[in-house]
Amino acid sequence: MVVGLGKTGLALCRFLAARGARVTATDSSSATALTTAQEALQGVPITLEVGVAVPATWPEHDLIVLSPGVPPELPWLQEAAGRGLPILGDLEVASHFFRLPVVAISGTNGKTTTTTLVGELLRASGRRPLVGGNIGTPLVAMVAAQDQAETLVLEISSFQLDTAPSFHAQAAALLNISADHLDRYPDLQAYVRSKAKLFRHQGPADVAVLNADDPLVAGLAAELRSRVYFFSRRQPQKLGAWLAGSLLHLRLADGRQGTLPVQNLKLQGGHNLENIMAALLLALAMGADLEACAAVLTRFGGLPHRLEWVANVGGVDFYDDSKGTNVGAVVRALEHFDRPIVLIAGGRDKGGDYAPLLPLVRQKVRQLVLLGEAKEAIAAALSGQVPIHMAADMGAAVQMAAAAAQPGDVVLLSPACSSFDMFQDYVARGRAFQHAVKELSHGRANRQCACA
Ligand code: UMA
Repeated sequence: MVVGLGKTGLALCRFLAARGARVTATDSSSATALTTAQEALQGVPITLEVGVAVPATWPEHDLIVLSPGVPPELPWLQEAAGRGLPILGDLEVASHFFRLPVVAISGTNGKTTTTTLVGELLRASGRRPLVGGNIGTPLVAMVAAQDQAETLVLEISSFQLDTAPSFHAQAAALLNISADHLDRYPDLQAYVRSKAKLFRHQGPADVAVLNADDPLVAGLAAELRSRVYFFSRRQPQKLGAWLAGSLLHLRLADGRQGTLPVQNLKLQGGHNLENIMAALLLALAMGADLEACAAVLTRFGGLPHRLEWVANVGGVDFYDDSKGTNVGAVVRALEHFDRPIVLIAGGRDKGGDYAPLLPLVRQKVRQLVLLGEAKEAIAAALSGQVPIHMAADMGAAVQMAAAAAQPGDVVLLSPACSSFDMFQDYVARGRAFQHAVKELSHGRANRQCACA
């Protein structure tokens, strides 16, 4: 039984049916909401049981495979587990079919940038990487493509780790941990334990890359059996990567070492220095060439919807950080700028606490524009600091932010929330923001024309 008919569920249905499994796919959404999924499954020999919170036929199955967005804590899944039914995730299923060395990247923020960068560094070094996972390619969909590759580079979420008891990565990095997904985990400690599963089956021949500046991550080192490389923006390390002045230093256990001038790195921002150090350590551990890596870093400028510069309208720079779906990501985004910021935030609340934003809001934010389901909760947590505006949609939010900004300011979309209350995903939200900024810029150009 495949639970969830999003990207992962669709790939699981195809994968399992092609291997002779008799598959039932279930999803709590209605048949109407799942029209596209059902169309995509035409010709795939499966049975559907959709629009139900608890699928009646579950006791008839030998194995339940969950999509990452489905919590294993649901009562019917608990009951199934209690009766001895294996409940696994896509990562576990795929892992049984993976034959290549695995590089895995997890962390609350920076996963996608780091995963993409590891792929680029390995590719430039002539090592054929296959990149996927939480980044957007379901893990089982990678199995067929591995014949053309040499290394699997996987972005892995805590949800995937929770249902993958035998997952093993030859090299794995944990970038950082801050409060996120507290709608799924009882507390931060439970979330940390989930992330720690990244290293569960590593041994002395494997590599663990840890953020020395993040106590929740660094604290895990003592329990690891793998070789640990630390990275730090603050302190030199015996082995690993660190920043000293304007130089990034690297030292590996096999004696390889080197330095890279920070000014040669295209990817900007302190948090990105961490992503770069982690990516370099992983890639070098998998045999990448330092010179080839250095060349990649002079041209790799980052990914869409992650602190992406959109336009300058009337002297104001607009940045799209739609991927900033938790408070930690917004902290990083705010830290990035040394100019006044008009912040657009809000969306679907994930059970986190917005109070950690207070010091930076006080210090850097000129005005706040809030939207989505969480707007009242954010306003309550940040009230009394700066003027707050409530927007009905993204178009209105951009208009309000533009009106509040002064030349030289930044307007930043960094929501601290997921997008699912108003958009299909963070990409759609980022596109809506960019579209609204373009409209603003056209409107301004037209007005100037009319005046002229
Ligand atoms: N559903 C149920 N019952 C439930 C919950 C959900 O039936 O109790 C159904 C929904 O109605 C929906 C389907 O499950 O039809 C959605 O499944 P999903 O949420 O697992 O979504 P996928 O499309 O399969 O996407 C998943 C990841 N989503 C999540 O982890 C929430 C994607 O990560 C990932 O890119 C994709 O697999 C491919 O691997 C997204 C994400 O937000 C980007 N990840 C989180 C993050 O990065 O913080 C972890």
